Amino acid sequence: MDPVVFVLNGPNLNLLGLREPAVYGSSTLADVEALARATGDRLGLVVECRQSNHEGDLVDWIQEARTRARGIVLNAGALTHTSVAIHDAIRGVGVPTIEVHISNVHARESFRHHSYISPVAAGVIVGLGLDGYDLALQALARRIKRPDPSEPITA
Ligand code: CA2
Repeated sequence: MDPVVFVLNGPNLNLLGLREPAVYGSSTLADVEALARATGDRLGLVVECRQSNHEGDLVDWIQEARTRARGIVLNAGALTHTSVAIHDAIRGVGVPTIEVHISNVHARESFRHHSYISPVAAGVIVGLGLDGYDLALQALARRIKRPDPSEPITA
């Protein structure tokens, strides 16, 4: 059985493609999830995608990952900038988590510059649009096969 990776999207990401295409592009959440599953197939990962507008759902899913997943790709949306609960959940489960943002949060309002997730993330990808999800899955696949990232890449 291939390793399971969760792709979790937070508040308002269900609106992708429906509004603000200048910031977030024109692809829908369904497109993002289909791409992530296709990337997972290519990399030998089973990708499980979920989205919620509720902080507690994300905390529950991060906790679920402790026993079910080898990695998490997380776009926590605006909760990135507010949620100590998500910070604590990531820290508590110890499952490698890659933080993804579609937009370049550092080129936007100052309230988007701080992330509670970055200090407990295995890596952060911002501003690369939907490619960020793909790149995060690639990073997790490598990490699962080569758990110490300081080791040289051999393949
Ligand atoms: O750039 C990202 O991926 C964000 O995580 C998106 C969040 C935002 O609060 C973060 O600062 C950066 C917002 C997602 C809202 O998505 C929408 C999509 C279409 C229309 C309205 C909102």
